[in-house]
Amino acid sequence: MNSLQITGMSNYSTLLSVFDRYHTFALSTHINPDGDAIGSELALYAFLTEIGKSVKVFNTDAVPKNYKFLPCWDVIEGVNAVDTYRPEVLVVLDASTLERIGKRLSKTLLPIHKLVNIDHHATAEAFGDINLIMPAASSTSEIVYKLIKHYQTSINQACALCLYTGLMFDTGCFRYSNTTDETHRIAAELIEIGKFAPDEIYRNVYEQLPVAKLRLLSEVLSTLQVTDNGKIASVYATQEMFRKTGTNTDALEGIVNQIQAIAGVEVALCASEMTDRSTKVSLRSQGRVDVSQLAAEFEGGGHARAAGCRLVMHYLTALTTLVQTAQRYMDQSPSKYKDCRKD
Ligand SMILES: [Mn+2]
Repeated sequence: MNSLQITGMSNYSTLLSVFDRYHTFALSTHINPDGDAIGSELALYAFLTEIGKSVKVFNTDAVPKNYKFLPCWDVIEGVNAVDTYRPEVLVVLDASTLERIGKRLSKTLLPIHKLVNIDHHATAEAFGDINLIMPAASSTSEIVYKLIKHYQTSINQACALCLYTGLMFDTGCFRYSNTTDETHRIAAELIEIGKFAPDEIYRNVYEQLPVAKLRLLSEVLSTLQVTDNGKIASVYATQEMFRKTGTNTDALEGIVNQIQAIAGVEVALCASEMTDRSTKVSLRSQGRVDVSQLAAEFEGGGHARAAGCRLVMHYLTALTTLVQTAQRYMDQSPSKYKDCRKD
């Protein structure tokens, strides 16, 4: 399989020529899809549809409720819908490995001609025939925006709304260090084209919390521990907490960011008990520690400041292990603080 790694602006045309050449497309993104995953996927759907292509979208997990305001969210189908369908081109968005779209989907959804990989994760694998991997981009939505611009077609209203949602989500509402003057310029253009109110998009995505999630938050926050030096903070969620509050791991989304907001904290961890011997951990860093490297030690991945991994351990053991590893990273790289700014 000839793999083509594309990193520069001038090479958008290579991918666009594939879009021109073929007619049937399928799109997919990672499990537990977030705003960037769904935003970039639906934006590319809007674009490809507009240029006359036949496009289907298949995701392992259903669209979360708070993204059902996005145009065409209901074109997204589940794994069962794939059946014998084979697109000429499969485009995988925002997934650092092919397996991230879900084990079953990655084995059943097969392109006839080309597998395209569009991603911005620092740990992204070049699993496609064509890989548009840009770790410097704020989001996959930003890459899709640039791709469409390069096609020299106008971005339509639906597409603008989807791209903005992805950009807003992956920059933490323009708060994270991946936010630049360019991100703001792109956002401004998308608001102008999309004719939407940014505050409404924010409310749609973030202010739809079920009360059960707040009850879980209260349980999880009661487990807060901060190391003696005040630099590593951690919390955990147990199956018992999920049962008690009628929630699941999805409800943990965003909690680790709140832990990271503690004054002086450099690494934040949120562990979630999956089974007796399996723990999922979300990691955040203020910049001194590259948590994507830390997560990679446990076969996880992500960005320098936001990553995740799964450990085959009891949640308390997993948390202790990760706190110790984070401390080791911090001891090893005290001077890297200013160099490690990339998201
Ligand atoms: Mn993303």
